[in-house]
Amino acid sequence: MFTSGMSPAKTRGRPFTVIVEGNIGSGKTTFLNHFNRNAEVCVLAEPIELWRNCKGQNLLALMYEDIKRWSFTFQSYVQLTMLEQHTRKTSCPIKLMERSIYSARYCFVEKMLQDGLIHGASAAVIDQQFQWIRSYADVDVDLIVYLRTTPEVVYERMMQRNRAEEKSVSFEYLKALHDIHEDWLFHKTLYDLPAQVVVLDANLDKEGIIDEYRKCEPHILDKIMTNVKA
Ligand code: TTP
Ligand code: MG
Repeated sequence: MFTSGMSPAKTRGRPFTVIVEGNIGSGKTTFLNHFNRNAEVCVLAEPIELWRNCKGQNLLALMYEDIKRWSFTFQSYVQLTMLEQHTRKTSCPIKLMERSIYSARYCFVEKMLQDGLIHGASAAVIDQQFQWIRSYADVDVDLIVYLRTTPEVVYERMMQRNRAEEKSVSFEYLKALHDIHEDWLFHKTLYDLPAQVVVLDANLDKEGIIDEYRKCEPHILDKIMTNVKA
C-alpha cells in the first residue's frame, strides 16, 4: 500500500501530522469523521465555511461564478486558512487535516494555471507566499493519505451532494483535477511530496469504504505512542 519509502517521522514539537488528499467528492470529510471519535486525534476539517463567509463574502461562490476574476482572491484566502490549520496548536499527539497548503498550490492553482484562469503574476505572488511559508512556518507533514477515485465516481457524488457553489463544475474539470492528483500523488511526476503516501481505494461504497479506512488505522493511530515518547 505504501508507494514510497518510509521517512523518519518529524514528531518533536508538533503532532504527527496527516493530510488527507483526493479529488473533490473523494470522501475526505467522511474519512476524517471516521477518526474523529478518537481522543488522541485532532481532526481539522477543511475550512470551507470560512471560504463561504469571509467577512460576509462567499469567496467559493464568487470563484465559481467568475474564476478568472476571483482565482487569486480565493486561492490566497485558501492558503491563509490552510496555514492557520497547519500551525494550530493542539495537545493531541496526532493531527488529521482535510487538505493542505500543498494540494491548494499543487492541484488547484496548478489547474488554474494550465487553463489560463489565473494570471502568471497572481500565481507568482501565491508562489512567493507559499515558499516563504514553507521556509519559516512549520507546515511539515508526516503522512499523506490519498483517497484515490475515478472522475466518474466523484462526479456522480458531487451531483448527488449538490453543493450550491459547485453547480457549474463540469466532468472535464474533475477529470483534469483527477489527472493532477494522480501525477502528484500516484505517479509522483508533479512537484515534490512532503511525506510518504498511503493510497486507498475511495471508489468503494459506504460499506466497503470503512474496511478500506481501517487499513489506515495502524499508520495513523500507532503513532500515538511514538509521538508521546518523542
Ligand atoms: P475539496 O477540498 O476537494 O473538499 P470536498 O469537501 O469537496 O471533498 P470531500 O468530498 O472529499 O470531503 O473541495 C472543496 C471545494 O473547494 C471544491 O469546490 C473545490 C474548491 N477548492 C478550490 O477551488 N481550490 C482549493 O485550493 C481547494 C483546497 C478547494
Ligand atoms: Mg470535505
